[in-house]
Amino acid sequence: MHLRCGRFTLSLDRPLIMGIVNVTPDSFSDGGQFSDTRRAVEHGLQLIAEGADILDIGGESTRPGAAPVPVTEELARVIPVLEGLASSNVPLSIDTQKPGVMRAAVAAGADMVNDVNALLAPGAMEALAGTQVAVCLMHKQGDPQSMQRNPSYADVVVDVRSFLLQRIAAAQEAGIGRDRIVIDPGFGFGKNLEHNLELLRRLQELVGLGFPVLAGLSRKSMLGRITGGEVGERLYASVAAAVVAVTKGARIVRVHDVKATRDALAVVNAVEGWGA
Ligand code: HH2
Repeated sequence: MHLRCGRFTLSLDRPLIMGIVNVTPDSFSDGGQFSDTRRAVEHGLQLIAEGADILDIGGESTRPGAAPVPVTEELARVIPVLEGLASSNVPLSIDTQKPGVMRAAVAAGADMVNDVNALLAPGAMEALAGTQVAVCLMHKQGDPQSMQRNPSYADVVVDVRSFLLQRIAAAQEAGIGRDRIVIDPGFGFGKNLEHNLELLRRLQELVGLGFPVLAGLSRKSMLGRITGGEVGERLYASVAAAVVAVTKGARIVRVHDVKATRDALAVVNAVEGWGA
């Protein structure tokens, strides 16, 4: 299986590691935008050195309770980081829900658009239709302010699957070829622990749709619910979750801790004969 991804065609014969580069300001830093940019670029280069196959650059947190960021602010955060990493020869993904940011990011060299809103914002599909970038369509229920209040589903896997099928159809209708589409169940986005576990347990039902599945489990609160660990104490749980995800057929894992994930997946790859 291959994924067309901007300047690249990625082989998915072995699972790929997407390293997370957050460009959200540190209120304790006095360096402002420039030092945030420099720090994010350095972090991205570090993740590449550790073995990231893709970098996912995001300027707006989607954590439960997070406030939206204005488009101009998001652009000021992510575009300089994209430009700073453009010569790194690793595919760059932009994590955004805003068509304006998508357009500017593609112009600045992004190879993939990772949208937790599955290109539902007006103009999002159109912004990407005529490009070569890959798109990640993610399921969520509700928005960050409200999504963890009382998520409910008839059957979470069936519901997520049918939503993703609709978004795949809409993307293809807009002219986004099937070799550019990635799907994601959206762990933690309007799901309680049992919903998340059910999605992971039955991930094959999504894999069976025939599109690469991306799993984002790294440091998520569901892992804290299982182990009791705070966000900074979820490394081992995150690595275990990545191993489970790829064993169930996920082809991209979105992670903070690239080196640890890389070593763990090297073991899976060796066992499964998926190559280095
Ligand atoms: N999770 C987060 C952000 N983007 N994109 C995809 N495709 N799948 C995910 O599961 C996913 C995502 C979580 O974001 P946030 O809580 O802002 O933190 P971080 O970016 O550090 O993971």
